[in-house]
Amino acid sequence: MQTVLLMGFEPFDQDLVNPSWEAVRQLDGVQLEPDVQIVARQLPCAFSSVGECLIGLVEELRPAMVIATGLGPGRSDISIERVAINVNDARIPDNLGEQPVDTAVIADGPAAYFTTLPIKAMVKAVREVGIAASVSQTAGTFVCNQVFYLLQHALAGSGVRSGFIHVPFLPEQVAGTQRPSMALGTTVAGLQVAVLAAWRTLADVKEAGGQVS
Ligand code: PCA
Repeated sequence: MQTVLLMGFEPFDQDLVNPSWEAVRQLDGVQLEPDVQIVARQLPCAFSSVGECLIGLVEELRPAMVIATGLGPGRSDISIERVAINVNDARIPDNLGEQPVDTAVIADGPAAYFTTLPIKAMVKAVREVGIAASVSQTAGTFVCNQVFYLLQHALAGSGVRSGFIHVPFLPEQVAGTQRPSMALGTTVAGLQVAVLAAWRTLADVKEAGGQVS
């Protein structure tokens, strides 16, 4: 049996739930293929402890593919991240009260790592089941970007493909505001399709979809 490690975050800021964890926990144990199983785990929203947790999970589970997910406040769709940058710049404190500003994730590390997931194929597959998805060109500069960078750094050259997906708020988190959201069932279905497409697609498809600015 091979393992796909799928991670979501604990709640942060003012929120009592994090849709990334609520969604991935529903996919724990799901059989992607006869010999491939999703294992879902939660990550702490803390700059100082999340890296150790991430590496611990990779060492314990020896996954064949790793995808981390997080809430992207303001995102309106399943956002497949292209690139992690070597910058921490927190607008708000994390769950341990830390707020790094303009520091490196890894001192002297490369400026950025690209995802090793087939992002265009994943977007295409999610859209094909009628769920909104797009490639995102930035995972921000908070804990999610840090985890994404550490993940790509840890697995660089290993042959284990990895990446990051941001998901929108749940409708109940933004009721009474104009902020976009996605129903939990839709997020779960979108993530499952994205993960399956990532598993099955070794060479990404070529499809226009970038941004002018
Ligand atoms: N989203 C935050 C951190 C945890 C989460 O779910 C982010 O985008 O950095």
